[in-house]
Amino acid sequence: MQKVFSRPSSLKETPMHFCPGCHHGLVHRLIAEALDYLKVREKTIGVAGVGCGVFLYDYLEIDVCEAPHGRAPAVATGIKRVHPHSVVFSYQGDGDLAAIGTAEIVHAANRGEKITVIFVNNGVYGMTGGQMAPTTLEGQYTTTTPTGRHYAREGYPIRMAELLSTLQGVSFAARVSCHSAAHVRKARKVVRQAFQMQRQGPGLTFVEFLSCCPTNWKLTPQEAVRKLEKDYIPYFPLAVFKGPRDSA
Ligand SMILES: Cc1ncc(C[n+]2csc(CCOP(=O)(O)OP(=O)(O)O)c2C)c(N)n1
Ligand code: SF4
Repeated sequence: MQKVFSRPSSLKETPMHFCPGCHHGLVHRLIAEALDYLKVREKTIGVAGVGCGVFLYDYLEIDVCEAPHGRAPAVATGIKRVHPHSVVFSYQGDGDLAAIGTAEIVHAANRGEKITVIFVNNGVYGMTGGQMAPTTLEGQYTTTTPTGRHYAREGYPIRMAELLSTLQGVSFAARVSCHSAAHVRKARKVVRQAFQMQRQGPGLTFVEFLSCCPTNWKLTPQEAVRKLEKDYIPYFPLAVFKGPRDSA
């Protein structure tokens, strides 16, 4: 019998610690598939930000370095400049990339560093108990916005993919989701494209994933997917904002 589906060799055979319905595991798998597809596993170095994605080194069969909170693009910059023939990426949540690390990502993008940034936007600080992130939606309840986020107090949710796409140093910027099989298929192409374009250079390639955090959204995995469709996608449209449009 022909085998049609298997674990990518870049993904370790280890049970993941993520909560039921969390999308971090799917994003890990799509990265592993892209590295297998491009046959670059042995020359890839990942940089994990701080947050629920910090255990990247437990799950991907590649070299991984951990960075202080928000500083992954700076660490990835150093690694890529010392090892220009390596494939280098950072893996960051919205607290990590869009709050404490805003300056790091904006300047790495503006310098056109030849790295790929995988941004997992679940609208909250997942690991620390669901505080508001810069991407929390207006009206959304979190532990630090108990009456719902209000623009007059906390400002507006930041659209990072659109913002970064305006910088000259960015060659590819897209937002994807993996909440259905069809969306996983599109996201697979986009992640591959981002890594492929890193190898061709120049410029930073950026992929934002909309991602469910059922635990801190206080929803079941199914309800979380419905929230992502109903509330997140209308505010954070899924699209390729810069780069070849046929990737999605
Ligand atoms: C300098 C510093 N400040 C604060 C923390 C605490 N901290 C750990 S994870 C985290 C938030 C992570 O949220 P996010 O980046 O959105 O990732 P998620 O867990 O949602 O995937 C914070 C504030 C830290 N580790 N280091
Ligand atoms: S707390 Fe949220 S982001 Fe962290 S593993 Fe659980 S569902 Fe995923």
